[in-house]
Amino acid sequence: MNITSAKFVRGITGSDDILHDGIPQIAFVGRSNVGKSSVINSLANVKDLVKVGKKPGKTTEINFFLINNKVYFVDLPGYGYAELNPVEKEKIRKRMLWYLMESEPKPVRVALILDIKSGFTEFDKEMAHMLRDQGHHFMIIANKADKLNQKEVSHQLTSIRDDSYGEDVVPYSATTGQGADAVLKLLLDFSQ
Ligand SMILES: Nc1nc2c(ncn2[C@@H]2O[C@H](COP(=O)(O)OP(=O)(O)OP(=O)(O)O)[C@@H](O)[C@H]2O)c(=O)[nH]1
Ligand SMILES: [Mg+2]
Repeated sequence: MNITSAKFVRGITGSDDILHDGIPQIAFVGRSNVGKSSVINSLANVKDLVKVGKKPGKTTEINFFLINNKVYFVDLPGYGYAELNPVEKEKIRKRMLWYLMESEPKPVRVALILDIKSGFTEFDKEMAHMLRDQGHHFMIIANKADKLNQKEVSHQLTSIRDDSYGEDVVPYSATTGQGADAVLKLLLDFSQ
């Protein structure tokens, strides 16, 4: 399915009517700076739909983007960046966990985004474990593939698959758009 329209609706920090408006939600999670916001921009093929950060910690709210008037892409704040102010970092982490663990209704799909070069860090392993525990239907986007050569990409994919609980892993580049078709197919082909 192609994306023909994409617009920012709003950012929330807790309970909000938008969660209950009946439009299915597809969430994007991952460590700070892995490129969650860039991946949404590239999937939607709109350059500045989502603000992208030079510094980690750019996304602090739970941002809702309406795609094809049909689903929300939900851009979550990142986790695991050690150098942010600890109070702010904890607040943002709790917000992200609240969305994934407590808010209802649950997203129909979750995309866990990794940096393909780093693979699964301890934080990412905890996240994958939690997603599985909570019964989320998730896939893994191995982003920034443009930074590696083909041999390195296949080596990294093998090691990422070892920790992925058998879920789909797609090599991706928000910079080149590589992998967009495969990701959209996996994320948007859900039945309600
Ligand atoms: N080379 C390359 N750089 C990328 C790619 N995706 C993102 N980046 C860069 O990585 C940095 C972080 O991107 P963001 O999209 O802001 O990352 P984020 O995960 O949303 O970060 P937070 O909102 O801070 O959690 C930016 O400088 C992007 O330009 C990619 O596929 N390839
Ligand atoms: Mg972001």
